[in-house]
Amino acid sequence: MQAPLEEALSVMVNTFHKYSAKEGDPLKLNKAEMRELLLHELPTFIRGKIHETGFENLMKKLDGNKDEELDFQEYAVFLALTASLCNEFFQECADENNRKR
Ligand SMILES: [Ca+2]
Ligand SMILES: [Ca+2]
Repeated sequence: MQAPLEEALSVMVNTFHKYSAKEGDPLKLNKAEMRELLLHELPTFIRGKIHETGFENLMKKLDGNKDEELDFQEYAVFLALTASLCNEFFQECADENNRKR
C-alpha cells in the first residue's frame, strides 16, 4: 500500500495523462481537455461550472510558453496554486473555528 502523499502524487500525474491523451498532443492539455479535467476532477472547487473569462485567464496565466496548451510543468504550476489556495482556505477555516471558541 502506498503512503497517502505518494498516492496523491500518482493521482496528480495519472490525472494529467488521462486528459492530455484525449486529443492532439498526448503530452499536453489543450483547452477542451483542461476544461474536462476541471469539470470532472475538481467539481467542488469550480462549483460545477466553468466561468469563461476566468477560464481564459487561467489558461493564459498557466501557459508559460504560449503554445495554447498546458504541458506537465505548466499543469504542475496549476496544482501548486490550487494546493496553495486549499492551504489558505483551510487556514481561514481553522482561524474562524478558533475565534468561535
Ligand atoms: Ca492533448
Ligand atoms: Ca504551454
